[in-house]
Amino acid sequence: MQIDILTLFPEMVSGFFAESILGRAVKNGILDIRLHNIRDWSADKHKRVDDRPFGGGAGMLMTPQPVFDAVECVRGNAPEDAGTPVIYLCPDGEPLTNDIARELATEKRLILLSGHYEGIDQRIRDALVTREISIGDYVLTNGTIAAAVLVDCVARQIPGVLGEENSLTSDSFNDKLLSFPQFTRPEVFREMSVPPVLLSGNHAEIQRWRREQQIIKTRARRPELLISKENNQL
Ligand code: 4G0
Repeated sequence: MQIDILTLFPEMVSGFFAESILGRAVKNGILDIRLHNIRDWSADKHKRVDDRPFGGGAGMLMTPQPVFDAVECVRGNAPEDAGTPVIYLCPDGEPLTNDIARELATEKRLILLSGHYEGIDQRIRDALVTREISIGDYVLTNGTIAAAVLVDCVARQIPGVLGEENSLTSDSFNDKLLSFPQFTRPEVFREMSVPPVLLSGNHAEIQRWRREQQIIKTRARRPELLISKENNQL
């Protein structure tokens, strides 16, 4: 998958994409992540990319010209480029879930747009952006980290990105429940022991214990997940 990220701060995340599982996917060629600095497209003599909001108010808005030129240049003119999703990361977007990530993971290509300050001119959103996504109910100084979070979340849903050491099957949210507690060696560490059931070798009993732990934790931390349709009033 090719992912183009339009940002004012590409260096915030260039290292992130070179490390760990994402870095391996980039090296393998499964992922082709391209960082673009929106400022490179500013036609302003001082390379400005933002301006004050009409109607007054605090803060600055990203102005249309550099963003339109950047998106149009990066997207290209090939017929298949016309349908490429242009995703704007913003606090008022659709909340990101693993289901959305799985859907986006089927695309050949994504264009991610990161805003800063108080956001961007509405005409960019109306004419250029095809989907608005939020990574959670909090505000960041700019959307670049949010774009990196989205890339990470989408990438791990692409076949071949996760190796043997990680898997999609056991993570939280796959069955709409929080994850169960896990332990590795040693059996006793600083007088804290591993639950005996996990050492029993009884796989049916271990499965039952893990499920029970998931339900206990989900009820305590995220009770709304238990009454969702998917879990049928578990
Ligand atoms: C647009 C995304 C972008 C508007 C971006 C801020 C959080 C998220 C930005 C604003 C971001 C998220 C109105 C403050 C840049 N912060 N939750 N910051 N406003 O996905």
